[in-house]
Amino acid sequence: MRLSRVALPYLPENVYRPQYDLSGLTPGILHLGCGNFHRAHQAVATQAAINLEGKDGLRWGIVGATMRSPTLVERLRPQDNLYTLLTRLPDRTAASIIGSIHAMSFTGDPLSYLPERLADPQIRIVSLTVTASGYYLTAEGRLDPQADAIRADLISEYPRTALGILALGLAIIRERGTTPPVILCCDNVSNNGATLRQAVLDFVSLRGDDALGAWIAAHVQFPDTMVDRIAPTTSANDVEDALAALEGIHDEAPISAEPWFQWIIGPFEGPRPHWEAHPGTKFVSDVGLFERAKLQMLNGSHMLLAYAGALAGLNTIAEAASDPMLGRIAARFIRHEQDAGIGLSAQELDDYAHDLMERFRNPGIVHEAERVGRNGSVKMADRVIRPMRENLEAGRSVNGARLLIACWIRWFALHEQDALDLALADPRANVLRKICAQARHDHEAQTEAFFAMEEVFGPPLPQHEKEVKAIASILRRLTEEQVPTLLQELAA
Ligand code: CS2
Repeated sequence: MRLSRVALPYLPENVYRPQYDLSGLTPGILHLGCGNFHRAHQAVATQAAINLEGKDGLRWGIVGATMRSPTLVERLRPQDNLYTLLTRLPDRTAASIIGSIHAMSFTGDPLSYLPERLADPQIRIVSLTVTASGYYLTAEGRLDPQADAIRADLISEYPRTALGILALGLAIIRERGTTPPVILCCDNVSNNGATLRQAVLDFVSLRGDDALGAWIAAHVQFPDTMVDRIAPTTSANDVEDALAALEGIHDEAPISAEPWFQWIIGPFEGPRPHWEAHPGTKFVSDVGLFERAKLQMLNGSHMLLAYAGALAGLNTIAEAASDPMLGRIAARFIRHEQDAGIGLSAQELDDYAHDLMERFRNPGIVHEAERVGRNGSVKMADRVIRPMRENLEAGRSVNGARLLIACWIRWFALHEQDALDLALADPRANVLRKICAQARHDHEAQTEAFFAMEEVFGPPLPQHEKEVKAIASILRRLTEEQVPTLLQELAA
């Protein structure tokens, strides 16, 4: 039997499930980028809110839009959009059925025209998890008008990017004179609400619609948020574990996630689900502190573990963080570099760093280095270069950042030689590979050419020459020595 509403009464009793009448759910939220992260995070808090609010909560059903492929839509449709969340504790797994998704659609499907969906007056919240690369930003956090997908959407009435959907949907609302929804960015981007707002305004201005821009600036809210839960790609193992937990009821789209859950949301006005019903959700007046701690200490360190780990033959974050050498380097990086500019007490930073290493080592979470290493050129500025720049200015260590950047360049150099055993997904992959090809044996020239990409690294670092030399020297050693030997020396 396949998981669906009809199957719910046959589930084992220990499987947690929605406490409301699923047939009464109506759409109140449009979510752009409905992948595993959303399904393990905001959709779970929305279910908790509906459970708490009872009948009143039924208006918060989610319309989930997938941006890149219709696969998930096709898998969830026969399941009435129900799926299993496998919460991976270090020693056991708990299964819950999530039923807050009311409908699913794929951006590329002209029949489900998303700007029109967005303009439905019932939709009071439009949330987004399209990843940092889905906003097409420069290192300064402004819209990159040269990005192919943006150029296409600027002249299209069938937008495929989140920015295009937002702009066209808001234009319909303005024309009709109805109330716009709140736009809730849930991506790991610095000042995510304000940044998205600016990107939408940039997009609208490039379309030449200044009146719409002025209206959006005056009437549409873009609160900041910080989201945190590690939720890897679904594996065959997850599908098997769900089948066992549901005692033979088959789910083709389960997800797994760690127990940790954090959602910090800045102020906004208007109706919303009572998301605080889910532990770990908090409304605060300023998200900045939480956001910076998370972007640098978690996401930045993830990058180090992914890039250095994969080169040392450690293919998951748990393997990399559990490696005595790399684990030590990462712990030091988190606490003595990536804490730059974060206004928490020493004790709070110690606790946060300790929790992070425990989370990274969770053996139940199979988070592939290849996946975490994706889109490095988009992630570098906020997560690595900003603290690195501040550390250089303050005369603090930048050893971890140097290693991270050298390992990242090495991924492209190996890829260019067809010697990397991983897919390398990055919007700038071709340019970065070419740099490696042109300066094949000159590590300093390679590093210099990477840093010359201001859209990735921003303006030159303080002591730029010295940093280029230091990174080039690690890069050379990565090509000449065994990686574990180098890590052993750096961990000392
Ligand atoms: C990861 C994040 O791939 C990445 O960039 O660092 O997806 C990370 O797992 C989440 O932000 C955790 O909240």
